[in-house]
Amino acid sequence: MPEFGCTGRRSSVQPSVYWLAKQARAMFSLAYGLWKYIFNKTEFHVLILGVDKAGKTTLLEKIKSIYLKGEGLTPDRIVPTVGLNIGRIEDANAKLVFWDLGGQVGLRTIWEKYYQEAHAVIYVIDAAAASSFEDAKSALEKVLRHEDLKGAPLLIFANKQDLSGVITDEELARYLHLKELDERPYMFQAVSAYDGRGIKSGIDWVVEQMGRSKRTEALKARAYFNGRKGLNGITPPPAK
Ligand SMILES: Nc1nc2c(ncn2[C@@H]2O[C@H](COP(=O)(O)OP(=O)(O)OP(=O)(O)O)[C@@H](O)[C@H]2O)c(=O)[nH]1
Ligand SMILES: [Mg+2]
Repeated sequence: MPEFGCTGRRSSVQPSVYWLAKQARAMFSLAYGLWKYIFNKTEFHVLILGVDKAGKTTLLEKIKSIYLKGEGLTPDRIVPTVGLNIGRIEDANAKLVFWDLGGQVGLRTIWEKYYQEAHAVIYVIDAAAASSFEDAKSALEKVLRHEDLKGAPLLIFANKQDLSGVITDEELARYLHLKELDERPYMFQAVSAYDGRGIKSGIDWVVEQMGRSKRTEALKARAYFNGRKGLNGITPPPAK
């Protein structure tokens, strides 16, 4: 059989135009993929979880108003979440996509659909509502046990610090006493989704953690290989 699609009459082997075009396309997509991999700002997916009324959506809107200068709904326009709210912000080093999900009991089964693609979790707790702590703790333990979130950095926001009689982030850490936390980077942070205190330091921490986490590397490699698979027919190795 003649190689490279040549006619068979000529003495030297000639690659066909079709074969050359295919190779050029493969080379281009490989180079483009590598360029994107190295130079693009990484896009991180951050899940905002917590039981209902913890203040997740109010927090998301406050994050938007801090980072997007003025955008973001005021608390009086926020209703309980049934589906998903998405917020995008960008800082000097990263693009962040937040996924805020509803925390009512019947809606918590949806959370796990987002675990595989999440780089980190922000877990919001209403620090003024002692009656919800047990529910918040057991919901968080379930999140942390899930295999699909292995190694994801965890930021726990003790929210509503603008109210009197709230517990601090340290008291909350003692109360929750989570065994599962040993395996992952985590931080407790006192915040208020009303006045914004503590939010920026929390976001800075989570961005730094995602930037150096092994989970981020694995998600990045998976996205890169999946992109190449579409163009070149290369099968990616399973993500670790
Ligand atoms: N004082 C105070 N109230 C807050 C704060 N954050 C949220 N709230 C209030 O808490 C209530 C619940 O807020 P949401 O943001 O809707 O809570 P959520 O966690 O998104 O609730 P679901 O969507 O049902 O899961 C609302 O009345 C908010 O105005 C805060 O930092 N301080
Ligand atoms: Mg909500």
